[in-house]
Amino acid sequence: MDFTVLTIFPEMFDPFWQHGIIGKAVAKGQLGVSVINIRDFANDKHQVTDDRPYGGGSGMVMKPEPLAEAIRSARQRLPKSRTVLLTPQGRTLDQEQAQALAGYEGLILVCGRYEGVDERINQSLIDEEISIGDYVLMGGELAAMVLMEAVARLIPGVLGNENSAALDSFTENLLEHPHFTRPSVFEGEAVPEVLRSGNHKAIDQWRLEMSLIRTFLKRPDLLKAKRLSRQDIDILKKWCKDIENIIAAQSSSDSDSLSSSG
Ligand code: 4GX
Repeated sequence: MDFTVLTIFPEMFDPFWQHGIIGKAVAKGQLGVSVINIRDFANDKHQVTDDRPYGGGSGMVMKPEPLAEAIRSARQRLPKSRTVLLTPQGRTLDQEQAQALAGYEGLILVCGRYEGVDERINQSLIDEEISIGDYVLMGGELAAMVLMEAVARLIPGVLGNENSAALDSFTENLLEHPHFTRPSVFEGEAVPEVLRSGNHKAIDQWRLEMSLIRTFLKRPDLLKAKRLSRQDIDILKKWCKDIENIIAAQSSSDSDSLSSSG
């Protein structure tokens, strides 16, 4: 995977791809990263990249000529890549889209500042508009970094464990189970006994139950979209049964609570 970022703030990306897993992937040659300063393609002596909007109003608009030249230059180097504009007008990034983006040989990420880019750039040179969420940033740079993190970890070999990204529960519309590390007791709270039992079948079962209950409580929308396995269904049915049993025990021992509700 090759990332090329187009921005007027190229220095913002140095720390991003020098550190952590991204930095390691770059050093190992699994990721190619480069940044193009849009200002280098400005044709006047003051290297201006913005101008006042036609029709008036506040704010500035990114001029089309430097941006067009910068995009063409990036495409020349990576003809098979996809050109993405980070903008609140785009489709909101999700895991499925990150997966699809990871399939390209290269991504050219265009970071707008000010009020945005001249609309004619959008029409002629952008393949896809992507938003990272419904809030307003000051520029596309952080959005591009978010996108690159989501995509980079899906590239084979970037994460240490070859399949840890594929096994992400999010890919399967499930939230992660809780995680614990040492010490076994922290500020009076002990690690669940099952995780220290060494019984891997029981641990897997517990983790799946925790993932399912978390998803049900925190993100029912995900659970609704999930394709449930036989094992998932068995766990959910067991909860239904457990709850029914609790209710049944109540109504037989306490007839008041039944009559007051009816
Ligand atoms: N997810 N912004 C981009 C300037 C801009 C506006 C329109 C191109 C077209 C954002 C987001 C985001 C603020 C980045 C406006 N550039 N980007 N910028 N949310 O809010 O991606």
